Amino acid sequence: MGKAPFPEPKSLTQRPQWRALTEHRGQIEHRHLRELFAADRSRGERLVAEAAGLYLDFSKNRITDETLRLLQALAEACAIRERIDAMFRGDKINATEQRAVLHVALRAPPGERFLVDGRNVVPDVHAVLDRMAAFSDRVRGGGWTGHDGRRIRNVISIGIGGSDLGPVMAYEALRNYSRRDMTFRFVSNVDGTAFSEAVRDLDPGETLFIICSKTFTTLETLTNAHAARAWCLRGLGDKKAIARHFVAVSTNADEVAKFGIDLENMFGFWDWVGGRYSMDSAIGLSTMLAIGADNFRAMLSGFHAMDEHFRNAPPDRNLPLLHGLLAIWNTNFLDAPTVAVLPYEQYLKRFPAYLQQLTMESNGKHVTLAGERVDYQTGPIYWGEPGTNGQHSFYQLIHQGTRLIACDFIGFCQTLNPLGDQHDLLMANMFAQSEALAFGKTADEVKAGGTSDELVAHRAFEGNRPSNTILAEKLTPRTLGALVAFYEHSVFVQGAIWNIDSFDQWGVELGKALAKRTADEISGTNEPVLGHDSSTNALIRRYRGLRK
Ligand code: G6Q
Repeated sequence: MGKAPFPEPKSLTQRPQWRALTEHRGQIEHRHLRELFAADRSRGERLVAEAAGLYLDFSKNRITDETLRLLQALAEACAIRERIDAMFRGDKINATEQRAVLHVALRAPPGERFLVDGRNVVPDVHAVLDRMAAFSDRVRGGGWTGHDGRRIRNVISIGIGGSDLGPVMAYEALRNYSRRDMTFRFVSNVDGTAFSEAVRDLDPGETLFIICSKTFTTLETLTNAHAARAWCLRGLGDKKAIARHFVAVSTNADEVAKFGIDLENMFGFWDWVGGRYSMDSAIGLSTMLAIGADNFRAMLSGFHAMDEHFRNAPPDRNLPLLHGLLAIWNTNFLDAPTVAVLPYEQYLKRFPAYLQQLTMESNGKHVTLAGERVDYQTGPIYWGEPGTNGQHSFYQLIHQGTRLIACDFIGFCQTLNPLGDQHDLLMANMFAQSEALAFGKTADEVKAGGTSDELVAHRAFEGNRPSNTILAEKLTPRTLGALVAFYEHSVFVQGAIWNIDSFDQWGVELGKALAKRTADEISGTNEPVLGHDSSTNALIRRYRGLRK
């Protein structure tokens, strides 16, 4: 491994800027959002920022102007500007894998330049995009047919992790813009149920499989891809059918060819695109097939608008920078262990799951870039569900539990499905929830409502629960692009402050290696000699005994 790209102090927590924040926490800890809002009537209009169609209201965080100043000072001390420049310059900031991190190049307009080892990759990006568009136009227009000449009506994307969560999320998010006469499904789990249920009611003659795998060696994806090939051959009875019913998205042409997919039908990407940062690369081919090339490009323009904002906006107006710094504040200084992602938009139902990978795989790290154990918390736990459903389940704990949970509310001013006054009701709920979390309900207020004395404590809400609200006009491909890029860069900021490698995933690699060995032990005909711990050995033996 090369040396860490940035000099690091002994520890982040030894920095004067960190210490200043620790001291400052003492002043904030006992202040209530009620008081902060009362002291500044314009707080809700002042502590906001706007870019690329997103309006970020961060006024309901437990912060003052001084908190923001101190956080910005920390960012500066952690060389945030230099780190942003290093990413956009194509430096190998993924230090443990010695790779550039250039997902921003995936959405760069044709005239721009992004260099990887001295080569401008933007023309390569557009060459793939053009091939994807041509292919997608053919499939959508009926020019690309199945083996027996019938139109493709079903698209099944097979991939896992970064090669699945983005495409599923984007398909669900942009369903309103998708071809309603085509069926789109996603298979990720190696559990045979996933594949069997996905194809149960489909005709192989009308089905196209997109095998998405950066490495093209991932156990789950390859297993499902083989199942798909067998299903297709069973239905169509001719090996030549594979060429019409299978395309691949990968960086590994050799493995794609070995699987039997014609390289003509392969769409490439590059090692400088991390899996969880790849939904806007060819990994998004299913998205393009669903919404069309123009809408896909509109999505890229939203990503790009946020990239430009992140790169150029001043720190105090910079949405991802502010959001990332607030995450540091909530995680490290207010000790909030988790972030609830609460989209008030049914189409964003898979967004929390997508964000879970983006944030937790990126910043779930315990050593610095130089490999030293951190002495502070890193990535918080992300989770969530669309509003208003969550309100009837876990919001109870956010309102009245003993832990501090930071929340991100996401909503849109216009609905894509007007139905009476339902959108107003939805949004009223979102605004009411963030208000209640921030301001709570005092015992006096509860009493004033006529509650009997013994119930006052139960019905009082402390409030002072921090939240961000992200509000946009309407869920469009462009807005979705901006929203994803916003979170990508927020994650980057957090990783930069924590001085960790946000772009590797050794924990995932471990899982891949472990399962292989165990799979061999499980499937062998002879009783294997098991060298695991006594629990794992017993579980494997029991499973072998009972499987059929
Ligand atoms: C993402 C991770 C991981 C990866 C999957 C699939 O950043 O690296 O989730 O995307 O393990 O890997 P392949 O695309 O190589 O099949």
